[in-house]
Amino acid sequence: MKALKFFLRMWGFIVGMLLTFAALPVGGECRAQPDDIRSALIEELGEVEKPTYVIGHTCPDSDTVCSAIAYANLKQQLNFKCEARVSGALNRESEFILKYFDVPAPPVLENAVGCNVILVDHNVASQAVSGIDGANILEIVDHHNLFGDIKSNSPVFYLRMPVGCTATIVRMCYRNGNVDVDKKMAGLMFAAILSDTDNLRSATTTNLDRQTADELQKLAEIDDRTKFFLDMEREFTDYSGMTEREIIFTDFKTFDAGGLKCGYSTVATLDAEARDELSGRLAEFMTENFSSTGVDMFFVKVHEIENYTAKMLAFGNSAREILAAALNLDAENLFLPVNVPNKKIARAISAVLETSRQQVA
Ligand SMILES: [Mn+2]
Repeated sequence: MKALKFFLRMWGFIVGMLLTFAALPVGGECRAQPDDIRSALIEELGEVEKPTYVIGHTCPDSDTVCSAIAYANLKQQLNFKCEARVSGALNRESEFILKYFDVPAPPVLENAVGCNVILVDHNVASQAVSGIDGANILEIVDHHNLFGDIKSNSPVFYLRMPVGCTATIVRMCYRNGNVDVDKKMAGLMFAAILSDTDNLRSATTTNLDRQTADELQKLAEIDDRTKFFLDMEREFTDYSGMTEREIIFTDFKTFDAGGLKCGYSTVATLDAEARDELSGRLAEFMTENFSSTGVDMFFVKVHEIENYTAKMLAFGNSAREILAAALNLDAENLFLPVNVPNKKIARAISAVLETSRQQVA
């Protein structure tokens, strides 16, 4: 009897594994067919005529913007009524990329209530366009950790891969859909990969990102990858004419930990001198304005692109000590390599905050 149970369990396990592998990408190709699923869903919703908006997260970065445009372009070529949208103003890097490849900026979608949407580059409600609770989510294409607080009314096509950039996944979708990538779309996806992976140096960069970037670089006819990256970053790190508040909220996210709301901002500078100058400015601003940010703790990572190091700033009660404990750093000297991923930092902070809450309780 025991042997039979064991046999049945093993058999179930083997079948499960086979099914899993059948659904996994094989040689860079994914066998899932989102369009078959999606068309049925749209028909079911009776909304064939209504456009579907492909949209990324708030405080849009270049991956969010370029992936939305490229994915909408792919869907259009597959005869779906899709349009790219953004959920806020573009940063200077994204503006540079769109201008460079001569692609117009997508309109801003203020509220998604009643809209058909495909979400790219995020999977949490706090980073989604307002009104997401009242939207018809048709697909999610993303490369982030699963937090899973976005709810949908019907089953969605959810494509999520542990790669450095959503654009890498979007490029794969072109291949699966048998659609050629033109020079402009190649340029946007190439730039997005460089942006999200810091020129293929971040800890999140995978071989698939590298291969995809190489291939897209050729299609986009870019000769020198690093030169293009630095040109792009020069724009990104040009904060002239921006207030400290605008700078600090350009790339800003929140997370909850230990019953506290934490803010996390990433600011890029070109070299060490620029990093020190800007972090001085931001520290001064935050010391005066912390109470108006609406969070319990505020962390800022000011990184510099040349030597690839970052200086952390922390504001709020004991925030500095908590950050130092989380990252095993000296509280007076909060430097670390840039390629420590932001999510790893956020996780480490959360762990320290959870532990201290448990100790209090
Ligand atoms: Mn991304």
